[in-house]
Amino acid sequence: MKKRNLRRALAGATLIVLGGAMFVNPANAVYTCGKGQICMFKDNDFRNTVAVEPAFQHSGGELDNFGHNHFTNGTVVDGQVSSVVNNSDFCLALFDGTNLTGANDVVPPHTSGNLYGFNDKASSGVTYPGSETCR
Ligand SMILES: [Ca+2]
Repeated sequence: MKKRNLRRALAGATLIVLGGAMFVNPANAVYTCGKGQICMFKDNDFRNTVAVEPAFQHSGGELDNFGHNHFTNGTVVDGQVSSVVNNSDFCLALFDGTNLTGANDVVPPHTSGNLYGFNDKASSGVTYPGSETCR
């Protein structure tokens, strides 16, 4: 996506920062999310299977349709993400529609947790620069 579109998408979005609500001990994770990685898990508490999408390992990375992405066990990512580890320096915005449309939830850099209120909703996403407030 071009930068102009990204700005428009983010400007039109009501970003809900999960912040303090999302601290869950990742010790029981099925996959240890690496330094700088963004890891999306199919179940709460970093369980079941994981997707580490290359597009999300840098800022400005966009995935327009999680229907084209798969967890490591082959399951389609769309509508399945329940918890996220964001070890990157970037904000991750997840949208419940494709092409960064619809309601969204934001996972700030260096946070992790369950997507309370956004469980099994994410259909697209984008990374972008930001502090812990992701504004
Ligand atoms: Ca799930």
